[in-house]
Amino acid sequence: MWIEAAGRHGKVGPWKHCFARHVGMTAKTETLPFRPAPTGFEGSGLDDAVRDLITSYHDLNTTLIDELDSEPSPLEFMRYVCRNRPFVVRKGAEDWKARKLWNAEYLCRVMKDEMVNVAITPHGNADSIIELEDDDLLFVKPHETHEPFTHVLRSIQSQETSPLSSSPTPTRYAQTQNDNLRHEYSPLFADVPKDIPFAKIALEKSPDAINFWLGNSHSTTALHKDNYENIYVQILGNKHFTLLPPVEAACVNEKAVLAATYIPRDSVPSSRASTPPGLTESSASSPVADLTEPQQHEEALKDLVVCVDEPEDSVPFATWDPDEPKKRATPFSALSRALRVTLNEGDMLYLPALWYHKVTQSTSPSSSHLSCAVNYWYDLDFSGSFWPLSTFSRGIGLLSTLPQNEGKEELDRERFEDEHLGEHVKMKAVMGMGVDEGACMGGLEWQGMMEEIEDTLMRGVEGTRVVGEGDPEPEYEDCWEGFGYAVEVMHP
Ligand SMILES: O=C(O)CCC(=O)C(=O)O
Repeated sequence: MWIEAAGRHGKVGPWKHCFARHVGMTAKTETLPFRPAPTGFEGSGLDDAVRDLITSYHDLNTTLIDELDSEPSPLEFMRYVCRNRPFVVRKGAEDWKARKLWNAEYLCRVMKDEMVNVAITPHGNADSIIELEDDDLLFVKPHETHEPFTHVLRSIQSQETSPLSSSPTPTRYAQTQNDNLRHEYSPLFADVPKDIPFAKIALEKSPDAINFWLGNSHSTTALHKDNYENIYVQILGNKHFTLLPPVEAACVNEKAVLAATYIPRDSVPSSRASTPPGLTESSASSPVADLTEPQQHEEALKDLVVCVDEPEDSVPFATWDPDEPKKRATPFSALSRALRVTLNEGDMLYLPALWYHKVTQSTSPSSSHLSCAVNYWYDLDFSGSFWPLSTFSRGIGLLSTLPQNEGKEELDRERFEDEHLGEHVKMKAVMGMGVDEGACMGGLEWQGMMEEIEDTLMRGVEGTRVVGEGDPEPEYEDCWEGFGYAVEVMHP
């Protein structure tokens, strides 16, 4: 038997000498002084533990992405999944039909005037943080509308080719992440594989969603993370990924941000007509009389205003941007070591679950001034220790950036000033369910509740306890399958 007082990175401390001296000296054990086991951290506070987590990760992992020149075998892929590390296969999708066929003319010929969902924003900032003049933040979602595919594609192209000085046009991004390639864009699905063979074999599942993305260099996807193993393939143009590992949760300054949506000014319901002070999002074009319906539609899209959602809701979202590292930084942000990779046409990226990613794009005449990609989302395996440990380290990271007790106060306020005020509230649910289970409560509502419960657990709030693997109430029976915890929240 050997005892190691392992310090950071497994260094053996002076304790082994102690141990050697006392082996066999049972008569003297009562005189042994009590000593706490060494933590291995370089300080004794929560923030030291978080700092150690991030720096140890970077000591042990490179910030260069592994580049493979052919698809990995299922076993090789599984090694990356187990280590939760990304890789890129250069030209991994070069043989796909989509690579050979897709260009502006082909896409229009196949999709014709099928109505497709498109996200519209004034500055290409769908699902992102905007800052108000008084430093308050909003999480703003795009205006979503349906338009004929050919119109969407031509608008994306013409915005890309028009001179910067010309009048501002709304930015369109076809980006519904709802399995759209097997539904809305099904005429194009024949041009890509139905599955990624190495992922299907290794993960023993088929993708939950296969998504089609069409945009231009005006759109940016803000830093966020997903509960999916993601195989992302660039077909036309380029994508520029900035990636942060899950252990950097404490760097990204996640906050519960008030949710809002871009709405054409002339469609804002009168009850919501006043936008929050300080918003300068509108291009403030005045309505023009005698326009045809499509012209009116186009004019309306040039005048989007931000409306706070009703009922009010907040979304936990990263507010730090690795490209503006001084702004909204936490004490840990300077420890972040972003991994950056550009996907060229035909490249395939494995983006592991829970990695934060920010994505920008670029185009060229040879890509028809389009950036077009396809991705395969495989549900994260919530069993094992990866999910609970990641959730734990995120929670600790959040706690250590809060002033003492702020978490508890916040939770007390939010929870007990809402509709449950004064009641004994029993919420039974579980962290870590997949998309399907969410359906029984409505995805967003369910997602919001999960976040809340997760926060509750992480903050160890008084009056909150895990009551174990629960017996479902009859009406929740369908939701319970595969769930792990029940949480009981009691009025303090
Ligand atoms: O391509 C993009 O703009 C974002 C991609 C993304 O967020 C994802 O695949 O999860």
